[in-house]
Amino acid sequence: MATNPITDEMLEQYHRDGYVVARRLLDEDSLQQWLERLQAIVDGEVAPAERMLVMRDVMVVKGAVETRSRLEAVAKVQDYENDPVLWGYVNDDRLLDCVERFVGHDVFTLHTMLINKPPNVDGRHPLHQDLLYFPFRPAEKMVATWTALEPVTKENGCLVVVPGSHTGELLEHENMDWDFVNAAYWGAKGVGADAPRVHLEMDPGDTVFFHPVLIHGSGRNRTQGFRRAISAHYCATDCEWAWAGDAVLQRPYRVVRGEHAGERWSGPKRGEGTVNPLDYIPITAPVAPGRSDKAD
Ligand SMILES: O=C(O)CCC(=O)C(=O)O
Repeated sequence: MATNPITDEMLEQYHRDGYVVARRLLDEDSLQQWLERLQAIVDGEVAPAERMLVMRDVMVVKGAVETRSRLEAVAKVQDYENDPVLWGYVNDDRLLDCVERFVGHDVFTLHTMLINKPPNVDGRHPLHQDLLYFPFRPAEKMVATWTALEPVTKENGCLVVVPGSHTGELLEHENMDWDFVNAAYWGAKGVGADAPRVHLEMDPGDTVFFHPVLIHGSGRNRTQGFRRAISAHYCATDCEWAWAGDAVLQRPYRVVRGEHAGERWSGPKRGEGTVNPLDYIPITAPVAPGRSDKAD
């Protein structure tokens, strides 16, 4: 039997620091395929798959920067589970074998993204915790994967993590007072400039696995090239929907391993409403159907 790329030492590091990097996990041909697909979607050669969102950078939307190509305008492509080529990433056995080490065998996709950081836009992602966006619990049953599609450096805006921060609470987040911040890029309150950060410089194919409570973000791209990455979040199928309201069908939530592989996750339980997202998301509008700010 092949040995799992996530060794016991790496698992220990994940539990201690909240993240671990598997070097050269995925090969260049696979990366190239996903890069070409991104280009084809952005160029309009391929129609975006059902439920897929192609998001432009805020500076482009506001006319604060001129772009030389369609790719320079795009900040990310989200929810790509229904794209047959990009699906190859989330369903890649090399990745899933690793994911199993963190959250077990039976998993579904919680969130999927291709993140593009073009030259000339701000593009920073403030320090935050991903659990903020996820209606499932417990946090220990979720893991993020983030794979460099090209060299990722401090200069072009690599990921920045605060080691050990995954053992803390989910913090309240706030809107940043920067001139340009992409939609829903909120920052964790009270995380100062003195937080001990580690910059994750990565080569193509390197993959970081991280905990949903880990404080992380990314810097500005100060180069004239792109900084592209492909990412997914996975969740164990026995997780519970914890937000108020039954918005289970919001995202594709595709089961990738286990008895129900290929199906849409429908969950063992839903709508208990033990977690109120308005406690930590800085918006006033209801975020889940059926939720109201005022108690009747
Ligand atoms: O890729 C990036 O620049 C940041 C990604 C990130 O932090 C996230 O999507 O949660």
